[in-house]
Amino acid sequence: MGRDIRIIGMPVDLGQSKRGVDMGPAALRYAGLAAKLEGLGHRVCDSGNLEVAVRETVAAEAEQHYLPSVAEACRLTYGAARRAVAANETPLFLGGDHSLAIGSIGGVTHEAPRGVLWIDAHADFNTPETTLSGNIHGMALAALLGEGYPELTAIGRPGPLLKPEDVVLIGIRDLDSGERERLRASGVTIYTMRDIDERGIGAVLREALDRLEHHDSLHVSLDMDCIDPQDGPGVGTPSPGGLTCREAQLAMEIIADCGCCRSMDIVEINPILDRHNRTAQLAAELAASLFGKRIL
Ligand code: 5AB
Ligand code: MN
Ligand code: MN
Ligand code: MN
Repeated sequence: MGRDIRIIGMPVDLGQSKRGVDMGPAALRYAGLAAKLEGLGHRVCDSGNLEVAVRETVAAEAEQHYLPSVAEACRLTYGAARRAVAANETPLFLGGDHSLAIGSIGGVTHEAPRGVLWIDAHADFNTPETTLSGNIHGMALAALLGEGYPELTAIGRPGPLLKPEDVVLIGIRDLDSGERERLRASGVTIYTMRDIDERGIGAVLREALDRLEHHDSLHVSLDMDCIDPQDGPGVGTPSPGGLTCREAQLAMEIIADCGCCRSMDIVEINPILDRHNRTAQLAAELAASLFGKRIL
């Protein structure tokens, strides 16, 4: 009955400015991720970490925000994702910053499209024209839709890796002004924190799943800064007014009920900024809920 879950670490920290996100995969392993999933009856195989340039060795790329090395990390991730899906596995990508999702989502959709639930405080919908920081992790979703640096939109296969109707954003509360305009014009479905406050996370999640009903497989891209910084302090771009632990758990439990989540990213955990690994522990618990853990 259980799934074959393939853990794939991608310790990329080049898509953003703060140090420490490269330790995310280790923090998640220390939090007992594999054991939690095995306890649910899944077979878990950990591939270790994919290789990515260490920042100090690619200092010459700093001016271009490490674009060549981020693109290379995404290419490697794409290949690993594609192989896992071809082997009928459920890949679980441990970041690392959110730029890795260009590779993970690109790779898991190589053979067939999937619906994507992008759970994040941010929309990651900037292009080189709209970004204020220059950081590539803020451009990941735009790149998946085919917009932005050609180096990022040409990964894995030609053409956009995702269509707007394949994506639903949840938990959004922090947009740059040019990014907001792009998002409004994009056709992507967006549930902001206001929607969640007004309607409740349960109603929002059920509607989000309805929107992706035309897909029989889903990918969950979980940026841990979706969580309120009180409950998830260990992230590089915290944003107040986020999901509580329970709201995030309920979101995972409702997705689990549909039985169609076949890949996941856990990104943006920064152990240097965390307290006693609690953000990684919460993420491991959320992954367990997503893959079938029930209270009763
Ligand atoms: B994350 C910001 N919009 O572009 C930018 O954590 C933040 O993957 C991006 O969601 C946050 O730098 C990227 C200000
Ligand atoms: Mn993100
Ligand atoms: Mn974010
Ligand atoms: Mn972040």
